[in-house]
Amino acid sequence: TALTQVPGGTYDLIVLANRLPVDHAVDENGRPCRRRSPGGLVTALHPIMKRRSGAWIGWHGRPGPAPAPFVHDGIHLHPIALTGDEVDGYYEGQSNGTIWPLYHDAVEQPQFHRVWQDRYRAVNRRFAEAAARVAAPGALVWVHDYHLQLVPGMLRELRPDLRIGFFLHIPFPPVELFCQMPMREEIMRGLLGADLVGFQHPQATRNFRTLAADLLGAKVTDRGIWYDGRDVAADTFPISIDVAEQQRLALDPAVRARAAEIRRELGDPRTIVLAVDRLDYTKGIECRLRAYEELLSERRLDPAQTVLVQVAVPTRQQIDQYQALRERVERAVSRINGEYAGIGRLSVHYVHQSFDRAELAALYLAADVMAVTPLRDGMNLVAKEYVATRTDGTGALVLSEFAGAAAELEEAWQVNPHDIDGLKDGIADAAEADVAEQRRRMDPMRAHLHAHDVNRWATGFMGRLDRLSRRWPRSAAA
Ligand code: ADQ
Repeated sequence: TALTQVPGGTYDLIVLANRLPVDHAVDENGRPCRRRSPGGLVTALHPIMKRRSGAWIGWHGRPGPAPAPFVHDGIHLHPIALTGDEVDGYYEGQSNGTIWPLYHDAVEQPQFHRVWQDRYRAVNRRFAEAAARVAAPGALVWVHDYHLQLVPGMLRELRPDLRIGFFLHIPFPPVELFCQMPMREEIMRGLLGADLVGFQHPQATRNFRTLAADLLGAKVTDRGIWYDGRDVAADTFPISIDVAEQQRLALDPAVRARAAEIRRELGDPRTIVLAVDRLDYTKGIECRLRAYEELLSERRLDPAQTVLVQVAVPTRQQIDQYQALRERVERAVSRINGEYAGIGRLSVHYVHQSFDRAELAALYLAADVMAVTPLRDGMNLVAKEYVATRTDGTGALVLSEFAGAAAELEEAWQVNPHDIDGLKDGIADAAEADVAEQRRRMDPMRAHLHAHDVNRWATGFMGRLDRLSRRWPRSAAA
């Protein structure tokens, strides 16, 4: 059904993301309150949103009616309501049961259900309608991530005057995988409703351009993608972190003292290996544990002198595949500890909790080896945080070549996480590197991050969108 065009509102800048940038929390007096969520996206966009008094449209995180729009920390927040069925179908279903695994190389089997697809359409339409209502004429709208891939197309129909950008935080798969998706044309048309489509990695951008030509017959040139009478630009914008803030944490005496304390608490081993991931099957936690276990068994790492700290952040706990993964990981951790730990000395410290930024920074400072070995990852900010935290150039990063970050952090010990022997070699080599070798690798990576922080990412994308839409005036605006 065609969407009817609607008159607009007053915001010049609007961000749409599945979640609002605030979490429900409890204040000092035990009363419920809202707190800015710790995510990188919020940190990146907060200054710009504040300056331009922008609006953020997103789900508030609970099923049921949405609270009225409110202002938090200078940003106008417009909550979207989701029913329980929509949380099942749109969020846990189509977004995290279909698209998430499919876009991550189908490392778990994607599930396809028509009722999930219907709810995904309905919720995407609700987001698009909400944006159409509050956007000023010619406003800039930035849509984020795989939950909202139909929104650019829907919004374009409702409000042809808007300048629409879309950024995908996760990988964009090759043609033969993408084409499994029953909604494949619909999703491609949805994305091509944007003026600018951004990806983390050049390969994702190439996949998208190929699909636009193969699936929809779009004309793809160096200049852009010509489809449905409009030009669409597709390009790579690797996301980053707040490097200055990470460095501030790294130099904070309290954080440094905590790092020393963590080392003591772990029994002052020679080597601390650290891994920090959401407990997700894409993160390669099981392969990493297998590699570590074999390194201990072969005494390439000394069980009496080595500790692995595996932080596994709770995530998507309602979904079966995540519950099954958690059980497998916890079994592997117990097995390794059963075999190699001593009384008062663990081989794997497994922490299924969330941490604040300072505690995380202290862990980064305490770790000799950081193992970031996802099977597939859009970018991976943990790798960048580790590098930025090591202001003295020590430390060793083992990085999967299947993380987007591998395109930038070239000096890391890059590994193929599916190749257990290669993974073992990477971890063992990193553990043995002397300080000169560590610095030879860390210094250029840290310099790269200083020149490519998250502010550059955000202003780079928005600046490009601004310029594009001026160069290509739309008929409605002409
Ligand atoms: P994620 O898959 O969530 O993000 P990642 O990029 O590693 O993965 O970001 C995780 C963030 O959570 C990091 O900033 C990290 O510091 C933080 N964090 C980790 N452990 C924590 C803990 N215990 N407590 C609190 N915070 C913790 C998706 C994509 C990635 C992409 C990002 C951004 O899957 O590939 O890099 O979006 O685009």
